[in-house]
Amino acid sequence: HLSPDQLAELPEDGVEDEDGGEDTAGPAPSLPADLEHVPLDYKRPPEEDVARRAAEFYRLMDKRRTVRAFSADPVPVGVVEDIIRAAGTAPSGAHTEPWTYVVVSSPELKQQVRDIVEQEELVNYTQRMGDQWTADLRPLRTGWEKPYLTDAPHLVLVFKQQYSLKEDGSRRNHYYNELSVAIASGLLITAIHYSGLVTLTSTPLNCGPALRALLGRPANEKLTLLLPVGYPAVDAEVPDLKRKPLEDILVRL
Ligand code: IYR
Repeated sequence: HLSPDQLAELPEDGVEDEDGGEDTAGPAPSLPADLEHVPLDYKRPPEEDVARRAAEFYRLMDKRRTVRAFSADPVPVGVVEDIIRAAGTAPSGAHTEPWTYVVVSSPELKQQVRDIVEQEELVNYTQRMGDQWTADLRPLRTGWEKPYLTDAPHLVLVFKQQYSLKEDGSRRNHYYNELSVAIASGLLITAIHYSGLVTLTSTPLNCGPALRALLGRPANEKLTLLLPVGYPAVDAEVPDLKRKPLEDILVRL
């Protein structure tokens, strides 16, 4: 069996767009060589505010949980748009902003996404992942069935753009696109949580090409994450996980 990282990095070419998606995302103009620099828009808060806000923010974030049981209650799409605006404030390599967010809200398309994911996840859980991986997941009670993909009012599919095309047709390098999209995904999850909604960082193994084709995304984009967004089911349960204490994650030198 391949390791999770090896599986995630398998090349996904050889799958054609069914509906003639564009060849690349873009256009993404390069930064001008004479880009102006302006004063930072920043107001320094009093020191006691800094300490209070840091402690408050930790308490808020410590309440975040990955949720797998969603309510079908609607969420205005404008809320998701603001959440994606927040994700789009992330830093990125050479300010290339190498992300595309596809929001799927129609019941028909959500069902098509679910069908693709469940078909692959059945093979993942029974064949690709192997005994150790499935044993490691058993305490979390995950499985190949994904009702949240049709229950949640919105699905956000996060694509990383590995490059873009310049006006002259040459490729623009998207430096650190993997890391940039990972950072932006952290902001996305934080924005969802801050808004009072819940999500699940699902990683649909081997579904990239089929979902890219379904959604008409171009060849320079690769699916990295699929996040259902909504309210939790009223009877939602989560595993009773504990987080590492500070002393186990911090080294003071
Ligand atoms: N992508 C699968 C399996 C899965 C893998 C890990 I590592 C998890 O932390 C949770 C699930 C799924 O979504 O079920």
